[in-house]
Amino acid sequence: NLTTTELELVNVSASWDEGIGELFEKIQQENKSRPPHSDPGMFFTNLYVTPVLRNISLYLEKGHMLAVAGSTGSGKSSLLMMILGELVPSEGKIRHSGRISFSPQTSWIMPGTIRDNILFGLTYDEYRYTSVIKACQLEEDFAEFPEKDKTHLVEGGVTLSGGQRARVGLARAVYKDADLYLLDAPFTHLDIVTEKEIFEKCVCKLMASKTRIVVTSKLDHLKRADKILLLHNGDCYFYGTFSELQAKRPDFSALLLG
Ligand code: DTP
Repeated sequence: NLTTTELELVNVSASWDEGIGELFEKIQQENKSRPPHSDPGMFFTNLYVTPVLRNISLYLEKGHMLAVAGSTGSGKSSLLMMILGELVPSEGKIRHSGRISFSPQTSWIMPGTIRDNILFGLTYDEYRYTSVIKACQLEEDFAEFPEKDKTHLVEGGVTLSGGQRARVGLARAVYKDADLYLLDAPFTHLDIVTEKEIFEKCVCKLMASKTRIVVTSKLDHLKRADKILLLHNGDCYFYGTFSELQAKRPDFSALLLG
């Protein structure tokens, strides 16, 4: 049913081929350091033609959570980039209804107050803002800053820890109103207890009615997701529910450790 589906990928493949100018420059540089009769095509084949994602299909219903798991370099971030339109598929089709909020793996901070960094140009809505900072456990942090959430960051202001930065990035993405939320490894730099609480309070409760994609390989998170996509070297190793995962791929946890 198209009206209840928020995102659909049909047999999508993609490669990160660089701009053609950049490509020639690299081949030229590579050739300079090669013996004269070696095959310059090898470089091309090895580095540029291998797809980063192969034949991926999925659909996500409105209000559902998809967990994207897989070892490092399996293509999880690339999948989000493709949904964002940053990585153009070489084959297949992507359909979604428009407004996306994206939280990158490493969140960036702009000069301004902490509050500015969460609102990010949107208007301040006290209720919304308070629920978001509570769910992202930022209240305790604000209490320790000299001017609470009006404390300046970057130029002459306080420096956030890795975990604070991650939570500000998550809060920014959640504060924004969107049809689809893409959260790339939002718990990096968080301890296990904080991760668990933020997953519960923010990703599961506050975002309960939101269509979400969360990059995470934690077993507890996979159990709570409506759908799971397990990537391996750019291929779909598994797509379905947690109980289907246990039945079809009983060895799956080995893939999550890398
Ligand atoms: P990790 O868990 O380490 O973040 P991943 O998200 O599963 O890994 P990626 O999608 O980041 O995997 O990487 C898959 C491949 O794509 C890897 O060979 C690096 C490459 N890649 C990722 N992002 C880019 C980019 N922006 N430009 C060019 N290549 C990229």
